[in-house]
Amino acid sequence: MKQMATDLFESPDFYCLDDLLTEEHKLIRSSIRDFVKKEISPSIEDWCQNAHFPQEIVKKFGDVGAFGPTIPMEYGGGGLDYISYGLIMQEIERGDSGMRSTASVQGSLVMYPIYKFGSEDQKKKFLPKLASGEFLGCFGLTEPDHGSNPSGMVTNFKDMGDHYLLNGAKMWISNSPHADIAVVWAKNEAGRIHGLIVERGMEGFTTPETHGKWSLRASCTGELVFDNVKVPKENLLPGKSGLGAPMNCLDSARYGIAWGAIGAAMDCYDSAKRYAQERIQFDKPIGSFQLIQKKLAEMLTEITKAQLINWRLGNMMQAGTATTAQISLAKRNGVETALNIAREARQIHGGMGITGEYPMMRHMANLESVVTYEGTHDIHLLILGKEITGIQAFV
Ligand code: TGC
Ligand code: FAD
Repeated sequence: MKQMATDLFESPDFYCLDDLLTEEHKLIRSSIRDFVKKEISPSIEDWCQNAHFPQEIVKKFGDVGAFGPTIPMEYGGGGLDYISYGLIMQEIERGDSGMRSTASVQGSLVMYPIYKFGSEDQKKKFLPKLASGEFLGCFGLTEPDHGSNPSGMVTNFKDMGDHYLLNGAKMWISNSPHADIAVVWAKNEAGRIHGLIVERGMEGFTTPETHGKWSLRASCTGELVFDNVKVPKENLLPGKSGLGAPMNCLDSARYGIAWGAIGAAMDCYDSAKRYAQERIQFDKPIGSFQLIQKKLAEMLTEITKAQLINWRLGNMMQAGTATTAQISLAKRNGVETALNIAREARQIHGGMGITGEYPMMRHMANLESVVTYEGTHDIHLLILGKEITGIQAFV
């Protein structure tokens, strides 16, 4: 029987998925893992306890290549494949979901639409600065009265001849209080959805911060308010209009979340496994009790299943064959798996599990946002229901 090649303690890889990765994939994963250990893990608890967004992380993410991994190198991106992108999200979220949010919004929701639907001038002007972390971006789709139903949005723009006039408001926008630019989805006078690049400093554009979150406390969240903002015509994304344009970007971001959430699950599993071996009760390590072993065995099983889904989906993303429903299944499964594992791991730590000495409560609270944004758990279920039955159950 073959010996397990990988160290289960630090990186559960029970079905030897590493055998399916290239040397480049492994190198990328270990460089991001080292980065997270050095730049995020030592401070993340303080940042979260103090609801502090470490703005300096933006430049550091740029330097390590966390922004826009799949964007071609000519625009400053990494020119990497979708498995690399998934591994990067997994390792960042192993550190913290809020940090992964910063990176995935920048890459999948700001750089991706500019790359996919932007003009050559827009790509040259914005992508290299976003890739390097000189600029931070955000993505405005959700509105106060339109979350799961973005097609009902009321944010709108009028053609004024030499510019567009933008009015409305977006809510729950990751990165907004510190963003240099926002990719904003708004309706024209004909009611058609378009993407516009709104730049900080444009008159009438403000980004109030949302305070009092119990989740993603190291990520900054806010509103986008547009009060007669004059947007130059060259800032309209010319390549695609309609709801399909922002939804395309969400397909890419949701894929990253499927991997990221399993990173958080791995961190909880690693901590629970260590604690079970060290904590003595009734004169024995608690890991010797059957109920603790059951929890650990189930965690490992669920992580392994999710890893297999993510790996397979990554290959379909790379081939361009992955469907929205396949992505929904992976996002939904990944986040549910991670949430359940965070709760079980917390229980294994007993009372110690509620403190900031261990990561489970932070991951658990973060994952309550992850299970809600980029389509709620139930919306993804309905996307799958529609795929199975052919019947739309949203309305
Ligand atoms: P429906 O009738 O199903 O579709 C309307 C049009 O959109 C097209 N479409 C897609 N196109 C490409 N990719 C997708 N994934 C698409 N999903 C839908 C569809 O083909 C159709 O096109 P057309 O040309 O025929 O008009 O739409 P509906 O109005 O019934 O709504 C359903 C839908 C899809 C919007 C809903 O299921 C949904 O997904 N709601 C969730 C909204 C959401 O995910 N918001 C995310 C906001 S961004 C965010 O949360 C970032 S957090 C980031 C972080 O911090 O990490
Ligand atoms: P609602 O749509 O009001 O849903 C409330 C409940 O009703 C949910 O349980 C939902 O599943 C259920 N529901 C709704 N419709 C149906 C239906 N048809 N059938 C059955 N159940 C239904 N948005 C952005 O655009 N950009 C961002 O960067 C961004 N970042 C975010 C960061 C954080 C921390 C959070 C919490 C959210 C962020 N969002 C962002 C918004 C996020 O995408 C929305 O919160 C999400 O899409 C849900 O919308 P909602 O909050 O309005 O909930």
